Amino acid sequence: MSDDLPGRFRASWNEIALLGRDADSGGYLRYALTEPELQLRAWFRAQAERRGLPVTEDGNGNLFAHWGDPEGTDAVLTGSHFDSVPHGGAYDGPLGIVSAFLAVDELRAAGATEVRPLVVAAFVEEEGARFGVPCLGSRLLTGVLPADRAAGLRDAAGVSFADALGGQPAGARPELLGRFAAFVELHVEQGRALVDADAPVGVASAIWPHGRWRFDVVGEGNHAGTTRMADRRDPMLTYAFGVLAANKEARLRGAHATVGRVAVEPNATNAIPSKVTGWLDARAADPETLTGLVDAVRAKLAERARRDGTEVGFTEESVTPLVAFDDDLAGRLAGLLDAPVLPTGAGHDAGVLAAHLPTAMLFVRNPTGVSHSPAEAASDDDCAAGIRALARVLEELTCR
Ligand code: HGY
Ligand code: MN
Ligand code: MN
Repeated sequence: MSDDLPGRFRASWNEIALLGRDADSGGYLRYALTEPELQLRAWFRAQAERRGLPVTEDGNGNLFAHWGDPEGTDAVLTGSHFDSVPHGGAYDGPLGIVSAFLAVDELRAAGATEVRPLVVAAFVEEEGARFGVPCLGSRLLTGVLPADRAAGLRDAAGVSFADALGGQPAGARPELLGRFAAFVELHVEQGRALVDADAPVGVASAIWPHGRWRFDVVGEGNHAGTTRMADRRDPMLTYAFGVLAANKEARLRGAHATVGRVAVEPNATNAIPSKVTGWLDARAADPETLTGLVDAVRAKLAERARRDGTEVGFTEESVTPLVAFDDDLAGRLAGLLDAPVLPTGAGHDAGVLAAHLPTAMLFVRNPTGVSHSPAEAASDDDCAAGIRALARVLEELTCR
């Protein structure tokens, strides 16, 4: 059925393109289990129904559409996530789900009948943009995150994950996980390696170890106009120094450090803050470099706090260890697709599942290389190339 696959991709893509899109920024506000994402989940169910694929849920907010017996074992899992970062791009996540449904169409059109069950997944809260822990759905499914910790996570409005989900998450589902023999996630590339390689599709070799740490700086709130500079205990100073230190320590190590989120109390123009909270996102090619980076930032913050008369709390919120994808599988797929193999600094549900079953990732070229931004892009032709590649891989994995 590959004729005009770019056109069929575009038609499917246009069905969701406006869901959660912010007209001003052109970015997406698709927070887990909020209205836009619920509409995307309804679209998922409609796509599955249109193809006669029964849909199941795992009690953690993850959806599964089954080609074959939902209780069938030795299944091949594919899919990704719908949720976005604030004003994120269109492709990060949804591309893997739209492509999975169209890859099923490609296999059926080529006459494939499912030899092994094929399952399309939509994982909840991959970005952690609402409840603060990334890959929440896949961490729950695999038992990496206990259900009670997930249940109590709260969004900015104080809504708990359990309330948003409509009940206590089920937590680990080993009997469900055990039915999957492999997982393949297709994702837009979040970088320019495929542009530089002049390749529409690539295969992932590894995910950098990475994590997020919250640092709370407490000082003394006071009047901006009447408080002498020498008398201040200003947490914004300590915070600012921490941001600069993170940038410097990352550059010194060839690592990545970002402070993209800050909360200030009372956040008034004419008041010295009483408290400033920042979130450090740190990533490095190896665990030792990551640990060294985070320890250095923590130490620099403590040193500066002593000088500013402030107090600093430093809390790990989530850490993902180095993910080395299954070498044989990655090599086999790279050979099958004649595609380059590349590491990534971006986290994915595939990074969580890789510890539990043979897992691979396919990347689709992003001409801007930009992600977590409205500037994220992919051409319809490259998306079609990704669908063909995914169909080829799924055919290879599902047909003995
Ligand atoms: O943050 C990440 O690396 C991923 O896009 N969630
Ligand atoms: Mn992302
Ligand atoms: Mn993603």
